[in-house]
Amino acid sequence: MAEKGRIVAGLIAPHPPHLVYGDNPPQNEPSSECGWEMLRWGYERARKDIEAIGYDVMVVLSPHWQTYVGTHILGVDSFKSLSVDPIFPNLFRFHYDLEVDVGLAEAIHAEATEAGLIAQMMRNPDFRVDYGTIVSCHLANPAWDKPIVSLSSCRSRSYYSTEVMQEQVLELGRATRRAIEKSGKRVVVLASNSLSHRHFVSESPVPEDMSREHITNHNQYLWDMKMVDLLRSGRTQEVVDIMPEFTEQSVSETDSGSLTWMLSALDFPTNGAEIYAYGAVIGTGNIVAGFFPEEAS
Ligand code: 2X7
Ligand code: FE2
Repeated sequence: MAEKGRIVAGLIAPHPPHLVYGDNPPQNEPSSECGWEMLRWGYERARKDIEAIGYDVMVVLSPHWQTYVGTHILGVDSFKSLSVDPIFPNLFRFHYDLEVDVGLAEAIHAEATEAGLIAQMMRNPDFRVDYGTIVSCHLANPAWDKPIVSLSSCRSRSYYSTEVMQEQVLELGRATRRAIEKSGKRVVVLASNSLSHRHFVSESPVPEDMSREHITNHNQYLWDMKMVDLLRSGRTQEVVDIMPEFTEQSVSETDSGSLTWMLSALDFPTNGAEIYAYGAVIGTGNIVAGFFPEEAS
């Protein structure tokens, strides 16, 4: 009998393009001297852990693919183009060439639809993949030797509230888990988001000048530490419970639903997250963190 599929790891995988810029991979046109080491080295350790476990595919939900009618899912075998960050074109002009696990994407679509969610396969071969998907997937797997599945962020918070957004992504998380279990594959899920998200309003002349980098304000820092504490101690239901207040107070990218979706897909792990790094990027708060369900069982 075929092995049951499973989620082998869930990463909080933030996507500031600065981290790719700091790494200087050949795909990125701008070049840096260095920068944001704590986060980049945290990603390095997270990568070692997921590579040691072994996986077939990564599934990501990105705040920068925003859809207003339901969840859209990449549904073309491969995409190749240039991704330019709209706010930081000086840091991120990235030549991507990626493969999609269309079978798993369709299975998630089918489970989501079955559960009553609105979902749509994105079949346009010329579609420009968003930079959140690209940055998180690159930092989690710079070799790009595994296919991905990318889910859009349904902006139900904009029309309704964080509570409505959460109801939808909790269901989407359960649908994602069911599809993965039926797939027989070993999957890493990525919540592609910063925590607190108040940017500086101007950039320093040398973007990688780390003497200028810090969290925007103490309020943002305290909210980030509250979330880190809950995640580290495995109180993931509480994370979802305080999400509306956290999202509001820290202007967080969790408004995209990515973290709630991932915790739901992982079925609210109670084994604490490994926090690989915490660091500021142009004032925003970011963690690289991992949940490992197999360690818990
Ligand atoms: O998209 C982002 C982000 N989330 C955080 C920091 C800087 C830039 O881009
Ligand atoms: Fe972002």
